[in-house]
Amino acid sequence: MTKVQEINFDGLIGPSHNYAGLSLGNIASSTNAGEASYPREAALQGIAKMRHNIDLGLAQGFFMPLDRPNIAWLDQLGTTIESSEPHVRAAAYSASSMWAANAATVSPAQDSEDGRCHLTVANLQTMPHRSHEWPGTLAQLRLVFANPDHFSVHGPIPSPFGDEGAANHMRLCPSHGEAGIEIFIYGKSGGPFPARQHVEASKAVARKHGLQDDHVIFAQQSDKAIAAGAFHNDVVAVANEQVLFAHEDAFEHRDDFYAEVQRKFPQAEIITVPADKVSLADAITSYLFNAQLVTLPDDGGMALILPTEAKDNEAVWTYLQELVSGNGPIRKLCPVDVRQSMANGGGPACLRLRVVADPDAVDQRFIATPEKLDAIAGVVEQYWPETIMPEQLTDADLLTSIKNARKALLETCALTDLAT
Ligand code: SUG
Repeated sequence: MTKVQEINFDGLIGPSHNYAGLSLGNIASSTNAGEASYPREAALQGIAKMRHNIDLGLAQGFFMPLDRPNIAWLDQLGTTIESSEPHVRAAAYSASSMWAANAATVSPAQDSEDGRCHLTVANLQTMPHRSHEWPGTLAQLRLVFANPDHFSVHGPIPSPFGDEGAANHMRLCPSHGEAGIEIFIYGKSGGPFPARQHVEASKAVARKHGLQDDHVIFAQQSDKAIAAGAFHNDVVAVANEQVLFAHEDAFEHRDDFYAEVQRKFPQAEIITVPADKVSLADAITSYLFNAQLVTLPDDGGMALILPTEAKDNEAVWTYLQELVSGNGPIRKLCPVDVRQSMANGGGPACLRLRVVADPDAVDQRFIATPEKLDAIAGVVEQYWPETIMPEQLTDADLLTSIKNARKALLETCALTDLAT
């Protein structure tokens, strides 16, 4: 019996979590710029989500936060924490690696020609604060997925082609352990906002992962969605096994795209949420599609692990209740509180990277258990700053406490190999 399953690796929310308004086109990031953040509460919310998913019977892993502020990056820019401009300093401090859906694009072994799971670290080059994540993320991926019989970890796609990882990638398959089709969503123009995923990068990732042409689709995200604040496809669409769940306005050439999906994967069940039931604006503020759409064990059907904001939005919640009361594949709604991450535009799905693999093939230090999460929560309680205002980022004591917090976490998780 195959032990291959979907493992969700969540990014642990780092001690420097703050609201600096760094992401143009991400409405929550802009709206909350300058507000006080609560790193301790943020990290505990993320841990509670992981516990919730373990309780559902799902396989769970985690990634360590990156070393922030990134002094080496400031040094490359010829500056320091004290002397840099506020937006550059904030970029060096950003805890943005928490959004693990942007860590890499992942193609399971079943889809690739060499029978290994391929991961390409995302270059995240469109946003300055995210563009310096990839070296730290790559070092971590090479540790987690070090087993060369099972995994192949690739460096970033070169500039100028923007790549934002799994947030713009979906997979349809009969079940996780079987071969499927992979869908790469790219942007062209988002009007006032940048299109962060470039088609050239998507095509390069598909080639490097050894995917067969007839199992791959490249489709354009609608300009309308990007202009409305869907800076990644996972803000307006999500897929799991045979189900594609998307907003009516998610894709630029929807009918052509759906026809290609049906041709390449005839079992596909596409659930389109009409704009007259849930407007694009409601979809984006509630993050209904930034849910983890998961398959529950023991034939439990599929569940949507949603942000509580989806429950708070009347139109969205009414639609969702109709959806689960029907005869469709999605049977359960699980709201989780990740408000601290949501205030920077990161919902439940942003916080995790899905990897279909045998959990035994992964470095076990990154696999979550309730006991490990207790130990991690203990470190967070003791070391994570309670609150940060963006103007505090010049404070030397804050810097020391953030560095010490990560050091304590790495020691607790026996991951001091990631210290630098
Ligand atoms: O890249 N927010 C992140 C949110 C990423 C969400 N990920 C997915 N959709 N998969 C971003 O825009 C805000 C940081 C700030 O403003 O301080 C930020 O980077």
